Amino acid sequence: MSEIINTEYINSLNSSQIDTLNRDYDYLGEKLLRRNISVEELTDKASAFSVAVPSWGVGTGGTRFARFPGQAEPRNIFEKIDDCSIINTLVRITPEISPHFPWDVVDDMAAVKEHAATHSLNFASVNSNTFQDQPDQKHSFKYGSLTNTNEKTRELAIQHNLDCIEWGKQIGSKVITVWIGDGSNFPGQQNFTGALERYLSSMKVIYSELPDDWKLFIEHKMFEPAFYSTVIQDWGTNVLCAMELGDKAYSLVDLGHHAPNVNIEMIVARLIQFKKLAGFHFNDSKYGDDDLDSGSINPYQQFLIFNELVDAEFRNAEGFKPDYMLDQSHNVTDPIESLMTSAVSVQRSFVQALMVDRKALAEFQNDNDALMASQTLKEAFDTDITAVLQMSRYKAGGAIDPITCYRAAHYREKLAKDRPASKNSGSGIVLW
Ligand code: PSV
Ligand code: MN
Repeated sequence: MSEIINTEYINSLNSSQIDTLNRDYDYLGEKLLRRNISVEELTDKASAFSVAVPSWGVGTGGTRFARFPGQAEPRNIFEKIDDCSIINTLVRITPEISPHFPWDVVDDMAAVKEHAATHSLNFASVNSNTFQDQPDQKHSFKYGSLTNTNEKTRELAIQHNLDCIEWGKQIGSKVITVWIGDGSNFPGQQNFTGALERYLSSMKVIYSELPDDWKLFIEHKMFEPAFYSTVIQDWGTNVLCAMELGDKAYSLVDLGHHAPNVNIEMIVARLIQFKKLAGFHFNDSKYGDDDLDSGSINPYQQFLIFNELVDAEFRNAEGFKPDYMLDQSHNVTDPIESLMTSAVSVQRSFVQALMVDRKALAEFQNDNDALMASQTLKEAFDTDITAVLQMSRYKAGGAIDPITCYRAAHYREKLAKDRPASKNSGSGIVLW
């Protein structure tokens, strides 16, 4: 735990807020009881919830136009872990970090694992990167990686994924997520079928090297960096590939990677039904893959997704064990603040979904009572359960109000001297 933000410091701030929280919590408990909902049970479930933080998320992001670096940004995986530790210390629901390779590779990966362990943090999925060339790379990924027409380039991309699995083993990960930027900018540039065939044969090599207790997550994305077509463009192609590869392959849903207006919660339901839901990269968007803070634009959509997830949990849906993770780019906010707010927003959607009266909903659906079915969801969504989230954090030793607590500690200012600006941002994106 950080010297700046520790238990003593958090307790001192909590002590001035606990009386108000107790009153809010009791009042909410009383109101929920009228709906036969136990506030204590909700709090326990909120405490058991967790969502992983992406290592690249703690660095300030940027757009194609500019990046405006923040103060005291983390410069390497060790400092990223330190920032992730601040997040988890305050919100208590982010005990896992998802690293991106080769951005987070160091000679001694055991030291990375150890450093995380000193903060009581573990590693979630590892992410490969074949959407960028590395210095002195022999065969460029400019025209694709796992699907490149050049065999030597494909081999390089395959080898990088195998390296990621090796690095992942050293830090205790059990999942590799593969997202490729491969695609085309012009009609006719790429043979759709040929590219997908090459993708599958490359992925089959990676899959064959996957340890028995590992999973492979496929991440689709409709556009960017390719603007006319991408090889794994939507959940349809994604799940077809996952089915082709085998039982250890699953389809990942990044909320920003769909066509506008797509019914994402329905895609989630379908993937659950066919036991192929890997998990999520949570974020929010207005137009495309905006990577904005989770729940900041469309919290109702996030709730509806959790409605499907909680429904699957209640039904004990076979093979249902999704991984939750944030995947965002913070360009105008302090990444630590955005990640804390986002983690709590996702937790909020989960708790709201727990409050849906599923028996009543099933009856309204059966009776074709559209209005009341919709109201049943709205009733849960409209309930302010802030006190539940605050109490779950308080009971776990976290901050009742994480943002106020973080700001009052002046973390960045105190680190500024030790962390001078560096050329490469912690987000892994080089912009000059
Ligand atoms: C691609 O846009 C993506 O969502 C993938 O998950 C990448 O690995 C990540 O963003 C980081 O750039
Ligand atoms: Mn993603």
